[in-house]
Order: sequence, then C-alpha cells, then structure tokens
Amino acid sequence: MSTRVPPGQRVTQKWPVLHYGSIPRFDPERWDFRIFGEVEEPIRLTYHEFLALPKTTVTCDIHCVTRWSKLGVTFEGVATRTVLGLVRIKPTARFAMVHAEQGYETNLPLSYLLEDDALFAYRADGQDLAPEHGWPLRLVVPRLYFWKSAKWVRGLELMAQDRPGFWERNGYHIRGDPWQEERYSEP
Ligand SMILES: Nc1nc2c(c(=O)[nH]1)N[C@H]1C(S)=C(S)[C@@H](COP(=O)(O)O)O[C@H]1N2
Ligand SMILES: [Mo]
Repeated sequence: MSTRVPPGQRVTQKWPVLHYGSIPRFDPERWDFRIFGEVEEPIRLTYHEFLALPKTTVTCDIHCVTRWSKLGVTFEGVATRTVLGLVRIKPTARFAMVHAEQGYETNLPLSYLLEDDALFAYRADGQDLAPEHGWPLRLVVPRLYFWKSAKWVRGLELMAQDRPGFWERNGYHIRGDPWQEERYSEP
C-alpha cells in the first residue's frame, strides 16, 4: 500500500484538462484580483500588482475526484498566505469562497488557505501555466481534491458561514479531503 496516493486514486503521468464551460480570454489591463467579505478593508489588485508580490515554489501532488492523481508537480506563484497578508481578516472569517471567471466558485475552510502549501500559481513545471490549466492564475490547494483549485481565479470572499460553490451544489462534498475520500455529499 502506497502512503503517498490517497485511497481510490490511480496515478497518471498525463495532466488531464477538466472544467465546466470555456477557456476565458485574458485582458491584462482589465484583470483584477479582489479580496472582500469578512475583512476590515476590501482590496483590489491589478495584474501588475499581483505579479509584483513575493514569489513561492511548491512541489505537490494533485488528486482529482474523478480518481486520477498526478504526483510531483512544481508550481510557482504567490502563497495564499502572502495574498491574505494584504488584508486584515476579521475574527468572524472562517470560510472562503474562491471566485473565478464566468461565475465558477468553490468554497473551503479558510484554514487551508493559511497553510504554507497553498498558492496562486502562474507557472507549472518550469513553464507558464497553459490557458487550459488556468493561466493567467489558478489556485492550488494540495490538501483538497482538485476541483477546489479554481482555474482563472479572480478573487477571494471571506465568509463567517460556509456556503456551497458550483460543484458543491451539484453533489460534490462540501470539504473534499482526498485522504478521507470526501468525494460526494450524501443524498
Ligand atoms: N474556473 C474553473 N476552475 C476549475 C474547474 C472549472 O470548471 N472552472 N474545474 C475544477 C476541476 S473539477 C478540476 S478536476 C480541476 C482540473 O484542473 P486541470 O484541468 O488543470 O487538470 O480544475 C478545477 N478548477
Ligand atoms: Mo474534477
């Protein structure tokens, strides 16, 4: 038994592409990143401001709820902790809704975004992220199934109470921990 691959997963060398809808166009002049909700002051960053934030590199495994895992992907970008360090989080904030292009959203406990392995990535394995994998920016949360890692991410909403995102409203688990096999919600 491998201790690296969560239960019910198969390792793939390829990197499958999975999303709902189409690949959005990217306009660097209009792109922004917002943090709002349970913060003292909401903020808005331009693309250039985001790129100027201190960088980090994380090598991690990714686990899709459709049962493929890809091991050892090296992402470069900005730690979610660094980005959240730009705001004063209200003590009431316990969850986050991740907002992406075209209304895609996914929810998770705020604590996962304060771990040091979560990042907003713009490069993977030494190359710019491909548009189909979320360029110019995607979230990567290695501790949760990959549907929580929103591609084409545009902002974070901090919340006092949890609320289901897109896949979570459509039968996926509210949390999605691969080690607990939290794939789908009970009917
Ligand atoms: N914006 C957006 N992000 C998304 C999705 C989506 O439909 N829209 N799908 C999620 C799902 S279900 C998975 S498995 C991963 C797939 O990422 P990949 O295509 O880079 O492998 O993206 C996640 N992020
Ligand atoms: Mo997925």
